Amino acid sequence: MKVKLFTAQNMAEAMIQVKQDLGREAVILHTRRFRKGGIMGFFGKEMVEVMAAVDSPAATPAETKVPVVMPAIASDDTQITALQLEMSNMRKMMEQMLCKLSKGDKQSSPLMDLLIKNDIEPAIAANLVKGLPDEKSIVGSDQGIVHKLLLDRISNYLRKVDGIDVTSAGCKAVALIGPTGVGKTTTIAKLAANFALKEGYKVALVTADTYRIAAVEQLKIYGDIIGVPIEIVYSPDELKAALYRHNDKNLILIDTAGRSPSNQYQLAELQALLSVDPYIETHLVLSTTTKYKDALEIVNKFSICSPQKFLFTKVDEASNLGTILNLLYHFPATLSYVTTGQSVPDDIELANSNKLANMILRN
Ligand SMILES: Nc1nc2c(ncn2[C@@H]2O[C@H](COP(=O)(O)OP(=O)(O)OP(=O)(O)O)[C@@H](O)[C@H]2O)c(=O)[nH]1
Ligand SMILES: [Mg+2]
Repeated sequence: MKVKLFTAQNMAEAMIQVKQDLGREAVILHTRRFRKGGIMGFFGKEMVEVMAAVDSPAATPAETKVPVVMPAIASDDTQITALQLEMSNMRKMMEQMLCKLSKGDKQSSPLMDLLIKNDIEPAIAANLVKGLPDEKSIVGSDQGIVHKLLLDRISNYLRKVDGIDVTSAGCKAVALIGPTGVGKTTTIAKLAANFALKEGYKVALVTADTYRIAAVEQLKIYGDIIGVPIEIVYSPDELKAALYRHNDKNLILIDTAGRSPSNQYQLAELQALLSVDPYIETHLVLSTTTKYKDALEIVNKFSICSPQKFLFTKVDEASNLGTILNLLYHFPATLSYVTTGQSVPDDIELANSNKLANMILRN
């Protein structure tokens, strides 16, 4: 920064000097009037002193040269110059203040921090807190209101909830699809036990997971314990026949083999299997322990099977539930159930938007 002191007979002249020497970008730091000559400060000539500065050497008169205006004919012009300098000064100050404010906003928003800590995507978090009042500005009993407003906004994205409806006449067929190991078979057992044993509906199990002997055995054991029939199908035609055979049941639960989202062939095979009956309700099973980016890939790749609902598992294992909100923000799907542990049949419940919103903000 270049700082310079100018003296002149009046302010207008001083401003012309400042402008000529330091250019239009100059900032007035200080002005004072004083008397020059005379005796002990009396009878002297009144003068003005202006201290001005310019930030960058680039803004020297060589580059910002302006025509010299004679004070006698340019009093209006010099006033304008002074005003311009003053305004440029104010503009700089305001820019600095705004810069500090916006930096401060990003760093010191506790709600934003809370969302980010729970793995909510920054862009989604920013959108969620947009327009919410600052918690610190609220006094007294209403202090929790901002938190409640945020919870409402979150639960709004999770509001579409619908489990398996077996009350309508006829047989309902529900298939669980998803990547390997997310909990499809365990969830089928939980659903079967709840609908058959707790609610008294007629249930049948079908497994299309014939890739592993253990997978068939796993479901057979559950079927035996719960006391419901189980069918093993090796092809779309066999699935069609099994659905027909059990059309006297209230509910047929179809277990499928875990599929890798990057294996197009496997996904196409799954799609062909499920397309034997357009009334099969398909739930995409997603583990809440899956990272958001991977979950996004799963949702995109499994969309070939047109799942109607999302079912989230392993809520008990996940360090946070950011993945649920991130996904539902982009895909406004219907939620069916969430599973909360390994115990059959207890660790399953119908999704609840308020409860999930609270869990998403729990850390
Ligand atoms: N902690 C926890 N574990 C679960 C939950 N649901 C299932 N599991 C466990 O996850 C593991 C895999 O469960 P499965 O039901 O076999 O998963 P799957 O999706 O059928 O797996 P594949 O058939 O191999 O694709 C088992 O150890 C289950 O006990 C849950 O809600 N919480
Ligand atoms: Mg399985």
